[in-house]
Amino acid sequence: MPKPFEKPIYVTRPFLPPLAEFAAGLEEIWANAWLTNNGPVIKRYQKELCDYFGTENLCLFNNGTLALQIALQGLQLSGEVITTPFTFVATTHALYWNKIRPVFVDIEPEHYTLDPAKVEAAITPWTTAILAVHVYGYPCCLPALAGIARRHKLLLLYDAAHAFGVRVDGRSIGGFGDLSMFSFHATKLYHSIEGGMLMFSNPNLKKLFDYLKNFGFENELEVVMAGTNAKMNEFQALMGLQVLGHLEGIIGRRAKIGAIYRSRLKTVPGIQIPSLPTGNVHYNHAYFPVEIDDQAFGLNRDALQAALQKYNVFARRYFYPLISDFACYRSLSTNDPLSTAKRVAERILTLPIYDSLALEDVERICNIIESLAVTHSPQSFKGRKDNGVSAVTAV
Ligand code: T4K
Repeated sequence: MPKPFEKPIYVTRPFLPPLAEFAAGLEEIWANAWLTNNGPVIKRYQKELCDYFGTENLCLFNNGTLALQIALQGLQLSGEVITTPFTFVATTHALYWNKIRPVFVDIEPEHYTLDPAKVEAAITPWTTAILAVHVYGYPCCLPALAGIARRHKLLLLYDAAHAFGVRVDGRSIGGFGDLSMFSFHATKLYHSIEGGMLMFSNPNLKKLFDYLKNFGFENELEVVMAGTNAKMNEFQALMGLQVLGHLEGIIGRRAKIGAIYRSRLKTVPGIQIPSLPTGNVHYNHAYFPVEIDDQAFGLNRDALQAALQKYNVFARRYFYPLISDFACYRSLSTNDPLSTAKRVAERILTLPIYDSLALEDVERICNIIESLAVTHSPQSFKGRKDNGVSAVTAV
């Protein structure tokens, strides 16, 4: 049998720039004695992001959740917004905090994003927008959603929390729709410790979002609107700046990890791996989700997660339970049975993926999963000869 890891292997670990590099940046912050409120580091960071994305239409925040809340507030959305139940709960909370009714619509089975084929049936006279999620960094069905939004005169917003670095047809994923929110949380492949960003098509929104994140201050004597405090500080900006320089290396490393999982797990009975996005997509390998078919694998998703923990491997059930099953949202009625989302939420498991995960350790994780399949799967499966598993066919 494979041996357990000596140290825990988490679903993710943050990329950390070389300490000396960060320390040099800290010396600058010390010299400035300017820690927050639009200091020199965040100004530089904002400029670098504008260059990276090729647009001035972006705004930084202290986290992605507040960025999204402020976006909805600034756009003065109300009524109903069509969204996915298969996401992190912050997507829905941002609607709720703006007194908007979330209307859950099912996901498509290939990449788990909002299913355009089911969106139109959920549109009512109160619908004001669609809020779709590029879950795991997989691009939503962009042309189909854009068509629906245009036909019904709805705003099209994207929660792109997982999608930093994703490009479609050479354009950043943030350039699609009316507005996108990115999360720069430490658990993301690109991060600023905590942080968030809005990217939008209407240039007039920049000033509005700048007011809203800074108490509505025009100057010392004038407050022009009821804003809040959602500013990013200098330390976050420093981290964001430095991690940006390493982004493509981080994505490249994750691609290698994804390739190992793909080639090793594709033959394991009961493990279904979503296909990589097709077309001209530069994917960021933000997560590595797999679906577990309990009949074929011989263990259900929860049992596999628990078995992996015995080997010190902490895979996560992103995203289970479905948002529509949480106590605070259960009473929301929806005409959509959410059948794909329910099935996927029961079966999904996200495996460890991060740039500092050794490739040998990815192989070891695959060995463990294979050995569990050899032991439990009712299907004929021998695993690999070199995985420490006795090559006995399970029948
Ligand atoms: N929309 C979507 C679709 C999102 O996924 C998120 C956030 C948001 C909106 C909101 O954006 P933010 O307001 O967060 O910017 C994590 C993150 O806290 C959350 O940001 C993220 N999505 C969500 C998917 O995952 P948890 O509760 O699973 O994180 P936690 O603390 O269990 O961390 C996971 C693993 O990461 C740990 O087991 C170990 C490792 N880790 C974590 C941290 C924080 C580290 O190694 N070092 C660290 O510093 O929510």
